[in-house]
Amino acid sequence: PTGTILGYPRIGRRRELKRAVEAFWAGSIDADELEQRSFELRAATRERLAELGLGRDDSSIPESFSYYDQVLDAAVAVGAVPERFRHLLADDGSVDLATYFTIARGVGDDAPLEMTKWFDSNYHYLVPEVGPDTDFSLHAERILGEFAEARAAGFLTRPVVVGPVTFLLLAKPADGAPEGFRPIDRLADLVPVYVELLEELAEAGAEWVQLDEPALVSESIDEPRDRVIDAIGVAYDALGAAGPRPAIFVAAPYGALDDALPALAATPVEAIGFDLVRGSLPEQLDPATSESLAAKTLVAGVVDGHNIWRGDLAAAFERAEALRALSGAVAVSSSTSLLHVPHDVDDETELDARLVSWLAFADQKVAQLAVLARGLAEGRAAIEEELAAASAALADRSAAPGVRVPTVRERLAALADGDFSRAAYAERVAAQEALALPELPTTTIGSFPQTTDIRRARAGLLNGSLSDDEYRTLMREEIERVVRLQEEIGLDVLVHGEPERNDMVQYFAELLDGFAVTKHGWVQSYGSRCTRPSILWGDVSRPAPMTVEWSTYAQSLTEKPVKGMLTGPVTILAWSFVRDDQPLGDTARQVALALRDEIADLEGAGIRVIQVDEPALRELLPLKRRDQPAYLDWSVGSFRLATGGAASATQVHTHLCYSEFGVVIDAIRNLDADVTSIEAARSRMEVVDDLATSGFDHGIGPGVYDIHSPRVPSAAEVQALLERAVAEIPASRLWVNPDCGLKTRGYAETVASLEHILEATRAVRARLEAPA
Ligand code: THG
Ligand code: ZN
Repeated sequence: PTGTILGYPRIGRRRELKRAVEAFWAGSIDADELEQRSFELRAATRERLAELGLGRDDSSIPESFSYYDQVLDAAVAVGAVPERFRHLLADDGSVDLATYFTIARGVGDDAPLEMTKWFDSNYHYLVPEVGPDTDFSLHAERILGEFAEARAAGFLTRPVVVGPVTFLLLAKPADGAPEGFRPIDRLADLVPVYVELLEELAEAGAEWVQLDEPALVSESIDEPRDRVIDAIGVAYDALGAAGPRPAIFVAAPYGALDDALPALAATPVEAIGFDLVRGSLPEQLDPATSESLAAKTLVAGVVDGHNIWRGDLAAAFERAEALRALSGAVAVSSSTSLLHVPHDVDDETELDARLVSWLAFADQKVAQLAVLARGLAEGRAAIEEELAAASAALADRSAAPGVRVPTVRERLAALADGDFSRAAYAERVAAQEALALPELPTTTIGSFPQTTDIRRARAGLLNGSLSDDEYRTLMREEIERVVRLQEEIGLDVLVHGEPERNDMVQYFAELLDGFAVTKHGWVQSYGSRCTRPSILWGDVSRPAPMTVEWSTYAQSLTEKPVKGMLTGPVTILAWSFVRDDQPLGDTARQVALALRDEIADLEGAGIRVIQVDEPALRELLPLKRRDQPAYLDWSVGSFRLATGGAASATQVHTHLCYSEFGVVIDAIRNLDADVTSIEAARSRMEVVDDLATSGFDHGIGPGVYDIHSPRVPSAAEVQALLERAVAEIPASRLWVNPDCGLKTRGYAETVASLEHILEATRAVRARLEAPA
């Protein structure tokens, strides 16, 4: 194949898979019906990809479907099912659909596999559990079945499986594994299962198999680099030696292979995929590597799989052509799976036509790859027209109104160091005493449960069945209910509950200039859950206040301080599709200035506590260590720019969640927020130790209630967590709050949990005040 993609969105252009899977969970369709619907989705995908120009019978079309997650699929295929779920397996050890979803989602006290971020994308995978006794065995029914189903429909496709090295590097030690055990220790036991898989695929007629090895490019993998590099040789020499087998295509998306390249090149794999959007091949290759690469197919990942821009097609073509100096066999592909982009820009009938002409969603990217492949086969002249059209769109984009707005640029150019700093912390603490908060102040993260009434009201405003005034009245009633409830429970710093927000990024994107929002641009985030990232295409500015009306209304109802709630610049970027024509840091500073103005307006309207959420701070951290300092510099800087104008008496909060914080702990300190709330309940407050030892000396609210679970913690449980925190952090700096927003919880468990939090707080306060 000379043109391919590493993977295609699986959720369906109208989220058909999400609907089917959720219907199965709800019991409204059975497993056969779910199988049937997913079969139809896969069949339609193959037809679509062929129509867009990928070969039907040359292994160009990847089999990249998954019911939930490709890492879970690999775990199931190699028999790595945790002990707690083994009683659910069939006699032959296979996993039926219900069991598959149980492993993904948990049941009763049996926790699901942990979920975490997939490299530097917005996708989340399930973390396999591997111990010394994990009994690897092949269960390839689904992989073989999908390949056979394609053949029956007249396609010769390419099965895609997470490779053995990445599988083990992403795994965590199973419960009960001895101290020091590393899943990668089991490589020699796992590889034979992959060998068997290759042999079965060959027997089924597969000519190529794609093994995804993104872990090879990441320096965030918690394993010494030389062990990672050794593992490549161990795995791929053995797989290469397998008896009849398909040709092996090792894909290394998300960055440059760097020092892993010589090791991979030295193995007998037939093709290597390079992410040439995020990385490049070294200028100089050692002679052995050059010689090895000359005998392989080099797959040039030149079409960006993370982003939705049409991009510079001519430059992509040149990048691919340059590889011809290394090997006679060059193909083109997306840089990563297209999982990260929506299906089809043609579905966006309401987007501005000029903006649309600059965009490429998954289907447009496939078509671009078909063009590039034709260029490789027939010469550049054959595709000159398409290259010129893409270049013209790019030129149009750079000259279009709104892309560069002089007033925004002048303001950025005039920034001085002082704009990034507030007064000294001690001075702020003194000024904030006017808030008159008790010791161990209690608060929530911001959102309250989103009831069906709230969703219905928002939908009503959108479809015109509710007038603006009617909608506002409903939102005000909801805000009043939430404020009264918090007063009854006895919280100290209140929130308005965010009923007016669908999504904490999209809400702001809809109100800021420089953004567009899509109708059908869904992207899988994890399992059946999707987000619809906004498109940040131009210079960002704020035509009018965005949150002031809601926050001041809430404040008018109570004597207690109400927190203003904003989403920070890094998170707004992380959860949007961001323009690629200037450094992210420049774009982040534009967003920061808009937020800075919002903060000034909130202060002017009497709001004394303002939270700027940055849950994605850890998420955009580059995979390569060499890129991390620059990232931390602009990300922290943009937060400081957003908050740097706040008066000393204004208490600035931030909230972080979703991740391990160890690597960014200095960055968290450098945000210089007065109070930082952080996810901690699930890790039993481990983050508190990290913070205490890092010298963090501002206010801190480690979450005491895991909002991801419907479980209501008892007051005693919360008290135990609080006591742990008090032991490490002076009570004068400690805040009490849940782990995260309450949006996805129901009211019953929310109220009960908050009451228990208050009960526990009162008990700890009483103990602290009691004479020793
Ligand atoms: N907002 C945005 N991006 C995000 C998150 C977010 N990326 C990372 C993280 N949070 C991902 N987590 C989730 C959590 C819930 C959902 C999606 C991603 C979710 N989605 C609904 C669904 O698929 O049914 C759709 C929501 C909607 O209708 O808008 O529940 O918080 N931007
Ligand atoms: Zn959170």
